[in-house]
Amino acid sequence: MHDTNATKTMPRAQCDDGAMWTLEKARALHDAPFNNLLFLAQTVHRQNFDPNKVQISRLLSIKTGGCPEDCGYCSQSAHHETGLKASKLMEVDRVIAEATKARDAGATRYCMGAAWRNPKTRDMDAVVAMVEGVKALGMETCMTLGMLDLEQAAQLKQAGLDYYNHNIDTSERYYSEIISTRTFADRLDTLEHVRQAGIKVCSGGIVGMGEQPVDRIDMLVTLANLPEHPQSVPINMLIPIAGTPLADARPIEPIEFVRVIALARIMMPKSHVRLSAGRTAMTDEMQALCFFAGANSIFVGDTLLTADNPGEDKNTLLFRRLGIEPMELDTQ
Ligand code: SAM
Ligand code: DTB
Ligand code: SF4
Repeated sequence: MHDTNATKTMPRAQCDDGAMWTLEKARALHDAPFNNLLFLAQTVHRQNFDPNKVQISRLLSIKTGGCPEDCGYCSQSAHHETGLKASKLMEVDRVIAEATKARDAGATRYCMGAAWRNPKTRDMDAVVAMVEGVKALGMETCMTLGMLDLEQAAQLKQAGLDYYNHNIDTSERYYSEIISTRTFADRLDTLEHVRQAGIKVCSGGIVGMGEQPVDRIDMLVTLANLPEHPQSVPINMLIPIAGTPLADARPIEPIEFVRVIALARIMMPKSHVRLSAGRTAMTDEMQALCFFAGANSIFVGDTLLTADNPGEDKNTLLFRRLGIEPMELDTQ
């Protein structure tokens, strides 16, 4: 007789006693038979969310290129020859105009990104005005500006910022292979400042950077063991950028990618797990598996920050084929 209750044959999601995740426990889930892993992930997903609703976010690069950091994956680092033209911080009015278009096209969250190590004091007035302006449109606001100190985080909170994106990107072990201009601990410090300021945390990472499976698992263990689970967990599949050190990184296999999504869903049951960068390189079938595994947020729009993203038509068709509907703002 087969045991049809997959949950009996594999470790359960986080114990109700709130115990910390260990690498061993997470690894056992990650390595479980694929059907068992997906069954558990979908079960956890249904306990916490409508399985046919996906949250829609939209990105805008408010300051592109020329970044002093040397992140090995990034088109915007001044350390790499990617041919990207650097630009100054965008005018506030233009940001509001772009956000209005995104709202009218159905996005409920607007995420503004800057290629900075950290915002300078002189930048804060403009950034605060952008948050206030986008918030006034009735959208959720998100920013990703690099490292923040506690005072800057408090200023953004005061302006009405809902989310701050700051990815840990990979495991602590692998971090220095990818970035040398800051440390994993720097990332955690900013996440703590954001949390203390009362802003919701958006933090995830990138897979397909030549890391081992254990690095992906360890990254999720770090996120799931933060004082609170990040409310939003973006899982990016590396978009290889010519001229960066990771231009020729070995791509992650689709099934391995889906395992990461499923594990994130199980380990952080109430978080929005975002199927983030890299969707242009995914089939509809792979994205469908990711949604089944518990992904429930995507970026829409032809461009992410600098790289391509599937356009409006492709999303509409995919959602129609899968019977997925955009998540309304008040149910998130
Ligand atoms: N400069 C800020 C920072 O590093 O936090 C904000 C912008 S940065 C571009 C935001 C995130 O985008 C990175 O942490 C990384 O996870 C993701 N990202 C950047 N380049 C990528 C690429 N080529 N493929 C996939 N994800 C990428
Ligand atoms: C996140 O985790 N992914 C987004 C957002 N947060 C800021 C950025 C993806 C960037 C992809 C590469 C590019 O557009 O340059
Ligand atoms: Fe700069 Fe962010 Fe790109 Fe790193 S990921 S180089 S910090 S823009």
